[in-house]
Amino acid sequence: MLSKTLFLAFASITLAVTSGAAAAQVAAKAKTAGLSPNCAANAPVRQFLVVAGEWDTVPKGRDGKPVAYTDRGVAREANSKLERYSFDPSVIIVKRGDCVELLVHSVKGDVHNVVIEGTEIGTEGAPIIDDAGKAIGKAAARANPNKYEGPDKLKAGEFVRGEQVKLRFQANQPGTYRMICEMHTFVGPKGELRAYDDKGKAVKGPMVGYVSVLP
Ligand SMILES: [Cu+2]
Repeated sequence: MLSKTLFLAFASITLAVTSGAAAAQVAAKAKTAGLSPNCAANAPVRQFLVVAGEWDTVPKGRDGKPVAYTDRGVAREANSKLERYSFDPSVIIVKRGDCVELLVHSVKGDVHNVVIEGTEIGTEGAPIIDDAGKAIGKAAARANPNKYEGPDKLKAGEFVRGEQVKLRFQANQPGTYRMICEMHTFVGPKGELRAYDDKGKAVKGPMVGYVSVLP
């Protein structure tokens, strides 16, 4: 299944360039070396177990009956399911020079990906690992143009419910970096986070965590 996905990915690079509005918003920005994919051999390794999760509810009024509501800028009718996605923990605190490993385990939501804004770190092509830490596959490459229709049609670093993906990087520069799931977040032109895309379609987020690198 994964090999088929990768084949499709490499065969369809041209199409991919024009797909994924939310993804493009994050990917188009210049990359910095603030976080590097290569850890120095003597860098201390800090590992974090992160859950990618979802919350949902049906908002009710004080009389206990379902009500219409506004979902972060999107009007919703009564009985509409309100969804929120999150990373837990949502704030990762490390020191400059640390080699950071994030094991992101998806337990709810069909697909997620992760990009760390402004850096080249993300789940695209990152290893899917089992509980013993053994690599059992790879998250999809960005070149795959297929919209999600099932686990064999993934794009842009996506991984599916039940999978655990491993991000590894060295924290080179102090600062706070946003860790974004592009499926559930739209980043506006000024970097603002939205729960709807530029066509007003709800993306049910934002789904964002923060990596804070101390000096
Ligand atoms: Cu997500």
